[in-house]
Amino acid sequence: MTTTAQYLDEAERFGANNYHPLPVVLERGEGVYVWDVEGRRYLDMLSAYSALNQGHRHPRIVRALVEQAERLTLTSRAFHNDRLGPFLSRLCRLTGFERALPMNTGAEAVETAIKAARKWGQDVRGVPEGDAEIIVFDGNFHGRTTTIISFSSEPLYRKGFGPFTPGFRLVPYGDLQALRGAMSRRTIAVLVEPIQGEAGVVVPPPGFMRAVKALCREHGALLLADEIQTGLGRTGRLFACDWEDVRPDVMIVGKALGGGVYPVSAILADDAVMNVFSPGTHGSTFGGNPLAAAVAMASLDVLVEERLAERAAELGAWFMDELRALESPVVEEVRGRGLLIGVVIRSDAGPARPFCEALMERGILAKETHEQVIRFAPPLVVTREQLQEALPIIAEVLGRPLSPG
Ligand code: IF1
Repeated sequence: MTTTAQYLDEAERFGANNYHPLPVVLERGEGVYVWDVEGRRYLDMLSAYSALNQGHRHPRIVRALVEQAERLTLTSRAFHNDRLGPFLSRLCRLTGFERALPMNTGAEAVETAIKAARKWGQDVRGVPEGDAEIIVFDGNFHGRTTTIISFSSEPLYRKGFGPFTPGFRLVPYGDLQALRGAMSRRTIAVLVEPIQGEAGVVVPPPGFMRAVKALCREHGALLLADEIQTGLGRTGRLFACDWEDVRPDVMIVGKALGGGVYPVSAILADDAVMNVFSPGTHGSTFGGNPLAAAVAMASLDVLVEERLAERAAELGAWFMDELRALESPVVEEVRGRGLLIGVVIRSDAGPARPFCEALMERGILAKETHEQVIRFAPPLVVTREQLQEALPIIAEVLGRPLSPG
């Protein structure tokens, strides 16, 4: 058996069957490249779903991880540590919010935003507990906890996991009429992804975020922006909200905040919202630990000093033009913003998966999302030359249908 087969077999034998990964076993990563156990090199066009904006093992981030690991890794929040204050201050100054509440995974940050909104709804808006409603959108993806999948529109994420958490209302994404009609005195917040990643890199109509913010203001509801995937430079600005100069009441960040080496997430808000939390009302064993704080500060330094957002804006626009210029017979649409790009495969050209497998065989790792969309989201440290190298391979793979539709 080849090494790859051995690893696949072991993972299959002992792991829960909750993923369907491409049959590639990676053992090393550097920058935009990863290598498998057979020594083959791949261009990483997924970036762990935008958790690797700074690339694999960025030296400054790894150095911060190692140096902190040799000093202090975890204290719990029962005590202070010398990294948390500097991290929170750095994060707030960079993003322009008054306070941050650090967590670990994206889902935990989304749950924290939901709890903050609910408590604000009761304490500040005076909506009786149990009456409050948070509006979310069809096609949303905000994580895998039971509360979060309670408002998923994807049966696969919900089936069998009930009973579900009440207090959420779904409206079609991008549909302002429907949103306006759904808002009532019970509406305490709207939770939204500025671009829906998992739904297939779905970009809403221009002005959508501004209009959502205006409706929230009109109804005295909070705007909760989930920028766990679109944030930290991915779409060409610090946040995707910045494209429309929208400042949400709660900004939810994660993934690339950890620089691809450690899970770090947070919610950002001003006192008016963040002060709903008092000691003991919310917490986390690892949230705000010194290792996470040190890594996150290095991750933010790299983001700013290497101008990753600007790179994403410039390279993303060029790359999308190049993908469109292929005039591939199997591509229905190329969409996205910055280096968050979705290539929609025509339904008569079959699902996206075989194209991802063909790309893998030619040294490019990309992943399908839902049936028909190939996501291209390389680390933001990618160069034009590296993308230029990928184009002929993508052109060849997308040059013809791979399986009968
Ligand atoms: C999986 C999807 C992407 C996210 C947004 C919150 C979270 C995510 C906008 C939760 C996480 C990950 C989860 C991962 C695959 C990936 C994913 F396909 F699942 F939906 F990116 F599109 N908000 N997305 O994208 O963050 O708790 O995972 O840290 O579950 O397979 P998390």
